[in-house]
Amino acid sequence: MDKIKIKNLEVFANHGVFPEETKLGQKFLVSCVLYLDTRKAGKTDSLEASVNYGTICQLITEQMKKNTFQLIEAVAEQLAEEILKFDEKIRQVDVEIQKPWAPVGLPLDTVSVAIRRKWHEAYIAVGSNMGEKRKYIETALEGLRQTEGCRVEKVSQLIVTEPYGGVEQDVFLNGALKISTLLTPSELLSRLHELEQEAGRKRLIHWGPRTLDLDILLYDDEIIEDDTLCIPHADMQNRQFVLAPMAEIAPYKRHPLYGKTMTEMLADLEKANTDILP
Ligand code: PH2
Ligand code: MG
Ligand code: MG
Repeated sequence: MDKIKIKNLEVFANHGVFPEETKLGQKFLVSCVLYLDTRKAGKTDSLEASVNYGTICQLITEQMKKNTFQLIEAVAEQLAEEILKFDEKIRQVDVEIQKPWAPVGLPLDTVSVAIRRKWHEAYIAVGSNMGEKRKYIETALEGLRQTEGCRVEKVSQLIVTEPYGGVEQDVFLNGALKISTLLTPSELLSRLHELEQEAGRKRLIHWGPRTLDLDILLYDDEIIEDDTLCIPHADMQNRQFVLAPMAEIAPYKRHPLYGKTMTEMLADLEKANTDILP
């Protein structure tokens, strides 16, 4: 991706752990790299096709003067988030904060933190088989849209599906979403759990009836397996109610482990299901 770089923007602000620092203030130097596609701006010579670096410098200055953080880590985190939210064209940003006058009582040139943050692409499965199923799902969608650092990019049709997994229960309404997010996988999972709670979800029977189920299917092309997270979703390859909505909104998206597109995985599953019919 192309880059726009800002080097050593000087901002006088009041961040620091010591009371003297927050009271007197000191000099900070901010550098950042914006990652975006500048091809169109390059060919059309038009500012609307790009991001005005002057405006970004203003945004940085305003944000740094408006807040007081203890840590330059927090300064960098907040700046990265504001820059990424400022314009959809910015897909990734590197932020470095230098604090050359850091009062450590020893001679040093400067101290700094540098971070990289980006918009991640995630796919989420939605399901409900209790009460006002469609309403639970629509409320969750609205909740995601209102979540800081989440953009809902695509929503599949909602389809009625037979319960899968052997528990006798009502039919489901299922679908899939594509979102852009600044949240990490575990932060996203926590947010999805909150939305399930807001829908009055009770975890009584494993794979049992639920007002709302929100599962992370894919997160970029990451492979994560720990006590709380399993990405890609461990059973998506066996679930028509996941693959059919995914084939609708992301037909060419490849599964990071199987290497097959959602369309291919759906076709494989349908073939396997017809093969076992008598
Ligand atoms: N979810 C389950 C278990 N079984 N069956 C259908 N049709 N749809 C679901 O969303 C579903 C299920 C556990 O998450
Ligand atoms: Mg589930
Ligand atoms: Mg779940």
